[in-house]
Amino acid sequence: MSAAVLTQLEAQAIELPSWAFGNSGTRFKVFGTPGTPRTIEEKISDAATVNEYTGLAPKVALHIPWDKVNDYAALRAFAADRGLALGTVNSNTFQDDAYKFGSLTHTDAATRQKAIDHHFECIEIMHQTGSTDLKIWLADGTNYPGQGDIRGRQDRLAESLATIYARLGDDHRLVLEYKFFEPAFYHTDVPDWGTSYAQVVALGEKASVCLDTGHHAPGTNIEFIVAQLLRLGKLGSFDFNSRFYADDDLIVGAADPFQLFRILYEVIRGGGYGPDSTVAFMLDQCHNVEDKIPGQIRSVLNVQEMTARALLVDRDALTLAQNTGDVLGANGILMDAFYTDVRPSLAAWREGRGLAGDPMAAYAGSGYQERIAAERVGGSQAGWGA
Ligand code: PSV
Ligand code: MN
Ligand code: MN
Repeated sequence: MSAAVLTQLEAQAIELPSWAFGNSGTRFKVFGTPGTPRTIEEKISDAATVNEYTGLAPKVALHIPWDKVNDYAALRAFAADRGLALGTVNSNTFQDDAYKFGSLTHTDAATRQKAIDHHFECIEIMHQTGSTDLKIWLADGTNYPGQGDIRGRQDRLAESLATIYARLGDDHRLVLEYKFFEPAFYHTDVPDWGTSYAQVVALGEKASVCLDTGHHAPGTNIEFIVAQLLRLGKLGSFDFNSRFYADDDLIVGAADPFQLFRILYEVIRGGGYGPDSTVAFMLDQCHNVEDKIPGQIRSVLNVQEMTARALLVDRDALTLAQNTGDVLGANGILMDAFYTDVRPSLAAWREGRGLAGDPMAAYAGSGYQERIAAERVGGSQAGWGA
């Protein structure tokens, strides 16, 4: 791998979701994992461990109220002591009885205000944590045709979002995540990138779209959406994960590494990667049956590996092939980069930075997993599994 590519890899910073370290599961069962954090501080310590072994994950995203504490400045200092910054603040309007029929879209003004107030609280927290991004994902939607006024809900959403947007600090951004279904099954109020885009454009400069790779119908060309949003200057952040069927939240790059490569190629092509990029690269995953820390280590390594392969694409040769109608030549150039095994070069890159060449093996041999399994008894931190 060329020195230029290795230098570009220095810019990679992946944000870990605090909830990936907590227990999670399906609607059938949440299995406990020995060593699961009991507090947000323990989640941060685990995230710091992922960063320690990979050098790729300097930020942790919070989910409110799952990660609620009394003193966010102290939490920020706790994270900083471990080499981490606190990242995106994720709001939560999907686990409260009040939101059965919607939150920011609800017909009842008092319920909408309750949801807006929750976002005001998140913004207040962001001032203390030093976070820049407020991420909004809504469970709002309906299950049956006629259940709700689709158009009216869209109008109320716009009004609620504008109220939240007006409260953002100067350095803050709002990212609006879309998801095509679940928990609502007939219609979802922010189902696709177009709806998210329409809503954030109406808000202004500080609002953009969050693209969760698991939130599309099977067969969707996600890299096309990436290219379009970057072209429009509205790709704010990623929630990376992988899926076989629906919103599986599995390890990114596990189900379809080629798709991850194609996405990252468009990110690089569109100027979304590098020191000047404002795109936040977050994971949004759950580790239901595997250990969580190695699950996160594997995830960030997968992102790095596909980034390296995407950086290897000979873009001049590709442009020439594209412009001269060389269909198979162009395809071959992309595939050559995809099929390049970058693992030995990345191991050497890590060793050059004082890290273990094989972070999975180094973590497994470190004794950390055994230690937390012995120490952390009797708790399950708030989150999906709570
Ligand atoms: C919803 O499926 C989602 O992907 C949103 O990003 C949430 O923030 C996340 O899950 C965890 O709640
Ligand atoms: Mn998500
Ligand atoms: Mn999701």
